[in-house]
Amino acid sequence: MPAEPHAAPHTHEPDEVPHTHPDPGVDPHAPLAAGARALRVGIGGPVGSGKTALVAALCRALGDELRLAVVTNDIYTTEDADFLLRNGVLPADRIRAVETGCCPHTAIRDDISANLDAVEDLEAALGPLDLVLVESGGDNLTATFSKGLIDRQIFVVDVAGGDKVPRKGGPGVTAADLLVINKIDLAPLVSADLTVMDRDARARRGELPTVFLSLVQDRAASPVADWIRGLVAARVPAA
Ligand SMILES: Nc1nc2c(ncn2[C@@H]2O[C@H](COP(=O)(O)OP(=O)(O)OP(=O)(O)O)[C@@H](O)[C@H]2O)c(=O)[nH]1
Ligand SMILES: [Mg+2]
Repeated sequence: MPAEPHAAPHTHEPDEVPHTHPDPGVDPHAPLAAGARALRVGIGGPVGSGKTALVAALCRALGDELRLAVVTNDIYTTEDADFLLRNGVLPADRIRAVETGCCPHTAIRDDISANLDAVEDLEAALGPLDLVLVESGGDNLTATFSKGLIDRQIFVVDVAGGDKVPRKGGPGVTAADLLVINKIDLAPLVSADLTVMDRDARARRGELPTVFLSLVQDRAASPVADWIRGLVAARVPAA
């Protein structure tokens, strides 16, 4: 069931429809102010769903048109940052690796200081940026980013987890600003029915967008790159 909009302040009843609470004072649908700092987009999702492959694709697609930098999160390594470097999708000074040393969701939701430092370091070192992508370490369906760290969040699941994943919901699936269902090239191999995933994603997410993707077939992640272009274009001048 999609998160229901709710009035504030309000009280809770035991049998009420579930809903989410945005951070106080944050309107998740408000236009984003431009100029003061880069648009920050978080990319979360289960282990191995294709988050780093998506970051690499977005760097390829947007690197020439936007001033762009990336923060990666791994628990004990700098594996994802190393992958981006090896593949030459961004210069080394545009990539920061955060080693969380703890559950990935803690570093993107509860104690965001290491990630905020990394984002702010990049902006201080590189000058004004248009876009910073923050990749979470792989986690489960409940992982979401703090609105104090990012402006918009993408949640990446893949078909290999089974076509039941959108139906299982969880805040990542229901509330992310964009849901990416990745690895559709593998759907026939794992008997995943994309029409079921589409139907369940719509039921869980209401009007929020979902895209289907294969990063081996679309190396520029076209629908995701277009979604980000739209966000950047829609930013309003800082007050
Ligand atoms: N077949 C197929 N493989 C993919 C696709 N996207 C990513 N992969 C592969 O899936 C594996 C995991 O991709 P990653 O991008 O490392 O996944 P991740 O979500 O960043 O993983 P963690 O950061 O460890 O949680 C890699 O071997 C990718 O090459 C896709 O669309 N199709
Ligand atoms: Mg990764």
